[in-house]
Formats: sequence, structure tokens, C-alpha cells
Amino acid sequence: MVCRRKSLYLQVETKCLIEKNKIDMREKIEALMAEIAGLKNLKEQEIEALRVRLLGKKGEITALFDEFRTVAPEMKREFGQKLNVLKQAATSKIEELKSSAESEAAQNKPAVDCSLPGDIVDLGSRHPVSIVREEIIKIFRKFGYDVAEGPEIEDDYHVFEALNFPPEHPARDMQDTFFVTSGKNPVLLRTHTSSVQVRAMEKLPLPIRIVCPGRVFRNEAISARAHCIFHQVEGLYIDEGVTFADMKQAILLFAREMFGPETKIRMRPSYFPFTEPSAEVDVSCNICHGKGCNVCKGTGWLEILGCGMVDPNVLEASGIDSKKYSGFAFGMGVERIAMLKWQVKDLRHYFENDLRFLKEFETSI
Ligand code: 2NM
Repeated sequence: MVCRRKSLYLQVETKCLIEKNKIDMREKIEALMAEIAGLKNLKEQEIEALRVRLLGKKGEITALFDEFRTVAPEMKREFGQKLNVLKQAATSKIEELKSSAESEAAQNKPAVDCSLPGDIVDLGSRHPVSIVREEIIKIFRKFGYDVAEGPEIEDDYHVFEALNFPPEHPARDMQDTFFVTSGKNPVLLRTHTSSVQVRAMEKLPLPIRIVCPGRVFRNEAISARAHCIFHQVEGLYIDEGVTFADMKQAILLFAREMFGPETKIRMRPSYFPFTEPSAEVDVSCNICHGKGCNVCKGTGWLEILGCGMVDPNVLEASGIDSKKYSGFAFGMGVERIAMLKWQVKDLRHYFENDLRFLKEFETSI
């Protein structure tokens, strides 16, 4: 009997406790929900304090979750949901308050902080090949030449056929030229910029006085002295009565502008399919002034370009009357001139873009 009464008492007492708990929790949850809804414009420290107060280890919401364990099973569903909604409301409110505090702080900051040290801008420098190409072009512009450019991907006609290359010429071999397509008029990567000059002769009115700078491609093993891609500047002058002496004078003036007023030139007979007669031109070594050194290999001379009188076949192929007009042409490798100018021993430096090499030319602009 005693036992039953005691258990009844216990039951009643527990029920009262549960009822009280229920009321307490509900009130707390509602009070917190109301408080959270009303929060706005808090500073960053206040937001952090709020987070600790509500969601920290000993926070009020955390405590409610602890208390939730004592809630009677039939009440768990209701209070579980309520608590989750409360926690969610608190979390998203804190996020919202944080982001508006951040944007507020950003707005109040001055746009430019004049007290900050300036950024050091690492200026680039011109590539030595560009420097020399521009220098060559500048000299010829002064002589009255225009600049003409054309496609790097060309056809056999403009690279070989119109330039008097016989069908069996070795340059037309796969071994020497990069072909894109085969066929009657194969597409290929130009091996010289003379193809641009053919296009100029086809369409420009006479007289023609142009220089053609550009990249050219040859199927060659890469070494210190050769590369499969390099840069050329070729020149062409066509008019009535142009002679070999005009060519010699133009090249002498160019060499003096490029390598200094004391520079001498010499011509050696040579052969090119597109010119007749043809010559190779050397300049006096600007290191030893002709005495002989390791740059000129003791000869006192450095080879700089090839040239010649445009073959009448070449003029006729592009519709120019070779009885009325004559002309000269020349071509030089830009990397080669740059090597002579700066005594660079290995052509590969020009293609590797090693900053330690490129920075050497910063002051050469
Ligand atoms: C060279 C050497 C000699 C040359 C010839 C022509 C053209 F289109 F007129 F026939 N252009 N370039 C030429 C002549 C190029 O390079 C070493």
C-alpha cells in the first residue's frame, strides 16, 4: 500500500515536473525566438558574444538541447522540432548579422589607403629578337621602304614555284619543309618571307620598295646555330634601271647604320634560285675591327645577309615586265644579327624565354 502510494506520489511529482519543464522550455524557446527576430545592426564583437551566449558550449540553446533529454517521450516530437527551428533561426540570424556588419565595415573604410606602401610593378622588357627586328625596319623605313607582311601558312606556289625553285629542289623535300597538306599545290609553313614579296609583286603598283619581317619555319635539327623557327627580314626594290651597284650601296648604308659608321662590307658570289647574280655579304667584325678574334673566328669578317638581282623569271611569274623593270632583293636572319650584336653564342637562348637571359636586354630598349 505504502509502496503504491509512494509510486503514485512519484508519478504525480514527475508529471508536475514534466509540466513545469514543458512550460519553462516553451517560454524560453519563445522568448529566444522573439529576441532573435528583433536583433539587428550589431557590431562584430557583439555578434560573437551573442553566438557564445546562444550556441556556445555553455550557451542557452545548447543548454536547452541538454534539457531536451529529460523531456517525456510523448513531448519529444514537439520540442525537438521547436528546438531545431530555434537553433536554425539563431544560426542564420548570426550569419545575416555578420555579413551586414562586414559590408558596413567595408563601406566605412576609405577607398584608398594612402599609408600603404606602393606595389612594385615588375616591368617586362622587349625580346632581343624584337629589338633587332625593329631596328632593321627603322633603318629601311628611313631609306623609304614600306613594311609588308603575309601569311605564315602558305602554298607551294608562293614559297617555291613563283620564286624559280626547280621541281626537284631539295627545299621542296619533306626533309627541309613542314608540309600541312600534299597535292598539286601543297600547303606548307613558309621557309622564307620571299612569299610575301611574291604577293607584293602580284598586287602592288611599281615601283616596289618593301621590307618583309616575319617568322619562318625549316625542318632542321635544333642546335646552337640552327632552329626550326626563326625570324627573317627580307627586302625588295623593283623599278626601272635598278642595278647591282644600287644594291651594294643600299646594303652598305644599312650595315653602317646597324653596326656603326666605320663598318666595311664585302660581297662573295653565291647562289639562290630567285636571284641572278647572287651574293653573300660580310661586314667587318665590330669586335676586333678586322684584326681577327674569336667572334669572327680570326677572319675579321661576319656574314650578315644574302642578296641578289631578282631573276627575270621571278618578275615575269608575278606579271612584271622584266625587259622594263629590274630589282634587287636581300634576306637576313634576325637571330643571327642579334647574336652578332650581343655576342650570344647559342641561338637556343632566343627561344627558351629564360628570364635571366631576357633581363640582360632590359636596358637595350
Ligand atoms: C635572300 C637572298 C637573296 C629574296 C629574293 C626575293 C624575291 F622575292 F624578290 F625573289 N625575296 N628575297 C632573297 C634574295 C632572299 O635571303 C637570304
